[in-house]
Parts: sequence; structure tokens; C-alpha cells
Amino acid sequence: MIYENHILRKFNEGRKQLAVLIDPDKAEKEQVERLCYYSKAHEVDYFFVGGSVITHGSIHQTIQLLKQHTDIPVIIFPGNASQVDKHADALLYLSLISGRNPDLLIGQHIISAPAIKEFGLEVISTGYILIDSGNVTTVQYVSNTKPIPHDGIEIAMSTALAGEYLGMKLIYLEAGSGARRTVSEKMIKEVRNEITVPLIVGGGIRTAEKAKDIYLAGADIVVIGNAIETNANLMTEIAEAKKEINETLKKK
Ligand code: 1GP
Repeated sequence: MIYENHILRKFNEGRKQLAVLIDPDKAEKEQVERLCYYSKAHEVDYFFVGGSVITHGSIHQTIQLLKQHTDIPVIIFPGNASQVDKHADALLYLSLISGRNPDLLIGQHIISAPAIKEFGLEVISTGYILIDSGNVTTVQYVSNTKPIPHDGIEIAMSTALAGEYLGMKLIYLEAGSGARRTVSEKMIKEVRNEITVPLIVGGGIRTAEKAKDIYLAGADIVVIGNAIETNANLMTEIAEAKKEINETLKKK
């Protein structure tokens, strides 16, 4: 299956999608197994696996574990070239277009490209845009880039549009894992109106209400990571919110 087309098909049908982000450093076996069980029951669309830094976990083992317990697509969300793994279904080929760090704009891509080709791994070109969230997040620190200001709507719109014009298939508005503030609904709405490709939004989403607002503002894919580690019910609540929105949209 070509996952880019899969995402696009749902997007074209006006269906909202949900991705659950698994950090290999925190992926305990029992927790991942439980997550797989509930994800299947509640129509989670994708597992994203990866992170800005992986210290003691293994992306390979996390992907294997997910693959043992679910057939939900596993998509790598890489912090760098070392996180490419042949057992994933696809890889978000992230270029950090809000920043001016050449290593994350093109450098890591050059390092990883030969392995990606050898593995036959699907790449989904993604314009990754970091938005200021009120605290210095790990992605901001590790990437050594300045995020776009929280209220920098015009620059976020131009950046997203430039990403689309460069041929990127998805645009990701990222507040950073554990962000104090999510990307604002106003920014999501304006960026959504500016581009024609699917829009991913993540970082700091801690409640189903917030996820719902973010979907309604225009996010096509919501990513939830950190908060489900402390609130196991949250994933099912957000999945239900997504389902509800999709049912309402279908009736229109
Ligand atoms: C981070 O957007 C993702 O890259 C998810 O963020 O962990 O804060 O949900 P959280």
C-alpha cells in the first residue's frame, strides 16, 4: 500500500485522521500492547514512531513490537537519519522548513537516502514547521532552530505554502512534544486555507476538547503523544471525538 495515497484519499473524502506518537524511550512492552489493543478498537489511523533524541530505547524494537500486535500503519517520525528502519510502513521525510539549520533541511536526508532506497521504504515528503509554544521544547533545543512566533500567522502561512510549492506532500505544524501551548486555532485555520495538501498538527494536546477544537480549526491529522502516557483514556476519547466529527461531516 502507498500510505501517501491512503492519507490523501481520506483527506479528499473529508475524513479526519488520528496518529498516536510512540517515543521509543518510553515504549514499555505492556503499555504498547495495551495501546495497540485500544487503538484497533477505536480507529487510530497511524502510529508514528520516533523522536528528536532517543537515548536508551530502540526504534527497531518499538516498530517490531507494534507490528506484532497491530496492523495499524507504522510511520517513522524521525529525529535524524539513524531512525530509518526497514520494518516500518513509511517514513515522514521531514524537512524543518521553519528553521535555518541546513542539517535538518537537507543534511540528514542525504545521509539517510541510500538506506531508504535499499530498504524500499516509502517516503512521504513533509514540511515540518515548528511554532513557539511558550517553553523551549526538546525539538527546539535539539534542532538548534528558532520556532515561528506563536502569533506569527503570516510567516507560518508563507512557510507552509513554500513547502507545498517545493513539492512537500504534507505540512506539519508542531508546537513540540509536551508544549505548554498548542498551535493556535487561528493559525491552524489560516494555514489550512492557504495550502491544498493535508495538514498535521501536534504538540501539547492534553484533552479531547482541545483535539476537537484543533480538528475543527482545520487540522486533518492530529498527533497525540505525551499525554496518553499519563492518561490512558485520552486516546480513546480523542478517537471518539474524531469519529463524531467525521460522522457530522458525512451528514453534511
Ligand atoms: C510531538 O506533535 C507531537 O512531536 C506530539 O506532541 O507529545 O505533546 O502530544 P505531544
